[in-house]
Amino acid sequence: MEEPGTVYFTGTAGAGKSTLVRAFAEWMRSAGYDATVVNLDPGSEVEDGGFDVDIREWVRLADLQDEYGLGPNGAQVAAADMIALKIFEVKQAVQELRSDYILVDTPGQIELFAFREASRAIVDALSGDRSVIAFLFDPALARTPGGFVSLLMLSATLEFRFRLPLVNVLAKSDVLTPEQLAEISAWADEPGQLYEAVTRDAPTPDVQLSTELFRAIENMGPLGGVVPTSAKETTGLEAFYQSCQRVFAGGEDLEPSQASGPE
Ligand SMILES: Nc1nc2c(ncn2[C@@H]2O[C@H](COP(=O)(O)OP(=O)(O)OP(=O)(O)O)[C@@H](O)[C@H]2O)c(=O)[nH]1
Ligand SMILES: [Mg+2]
Repeated sequence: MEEPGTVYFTGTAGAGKSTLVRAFAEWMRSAGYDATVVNLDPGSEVEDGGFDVDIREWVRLADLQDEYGLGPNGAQVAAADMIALKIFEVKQAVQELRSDYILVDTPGQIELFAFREASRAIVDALSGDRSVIAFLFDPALARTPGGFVSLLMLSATLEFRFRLPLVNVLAKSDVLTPEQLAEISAWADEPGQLYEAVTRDAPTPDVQLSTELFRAIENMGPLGGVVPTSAKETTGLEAFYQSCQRVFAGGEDLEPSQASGPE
């Protein structure tokens, strides 16, 4: 059996990770692929998230707060370390399901996920050779040039920390007008357009910082675009799947879709 493809859904708090994981899993199943959905968010309050493997079976944020008298942030830090200790149990539970794809929902506190050593241990334990990080751009931030550049920095940080290939995804694209969507796509596809947008406003310290950040990002290499998706309207899911496939195949030919699902 070929090694499963693992997709980590990351992004700022409320970017739409959990909703997209769920919509994508449903799309995959309707397209004839089997997927295991893993919840790695110990603070998730979703009762029925449709998770096949759920970290809350081992580590629950609320329990840590009660047991050790921790505040929400202290509990998150403790939870991240405790998850790392349980990760082989999680891995075993995932492997028993023998799916072709593993979709991993990550905690909302991205700084914890991105910067704790424990997260790296977690990702290393769960990832095979076919792994990709999906970084979700929240339209609330992505629609201004400065916000877009900040998200690119965060995305690059994740790529750098985890040393995994990364696909940028524009989540909740249904909340954007077609003009906004076209503008954001152009920023991702053409560095020149982004530069023009960043420097369009009067050179306040804000704009100067965005310009410097833009230069740093530009030097890192091509952005590779953003894939617009909407979990609400179930659009862009096939395109996202194809992007992941491209990564798994090392940029070579795409695996043909086995059946056509809703796009
Ligand atoms: N319009 C629209 N709203 C969405 C979409 N996806 C998610 N949302 C809304 O965005 C909010 C956050 O969604 P979640 O999926 O919980 O986001 P998250 O990134 O998992 O959030 P945390 O885990 O709390 O960081 C919810 O109110 C969702 O209903 C979408 O495709 N379109
Ligand atoms: Mg969530």
